[in-house]
Amino acid sequence: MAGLKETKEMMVMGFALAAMLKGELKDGFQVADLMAILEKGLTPEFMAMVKMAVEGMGEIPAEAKDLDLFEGLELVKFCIGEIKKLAV
Ligand SMILES: [Ca+2]
Ligand SMILES: [Ca+2]
Repeated sequence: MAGLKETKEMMVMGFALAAMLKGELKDGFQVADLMAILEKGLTPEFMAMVKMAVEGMGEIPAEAKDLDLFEGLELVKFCIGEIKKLAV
């Protein structure tokens, strides 16, 4: 079983990025947003997350191919949770 680790790490990063963009762009785009996004993107926490997502990303197609029902449900649940957070 290939598992879900790499897929989930990539999704975690995707949602974090989306949350960051949403926070900066909800009042429209200003040049200052670019700086704020860069600043947040260059924090050790964010860089560590990016590193985790990128490492092993070659496994994602294998994980997707090997997805079983429970893993699929887990991913859906995870996405719903993240989208709810984004919608706040
Ligand atoms: Ca803005
Ligand atoms: Ca990874």
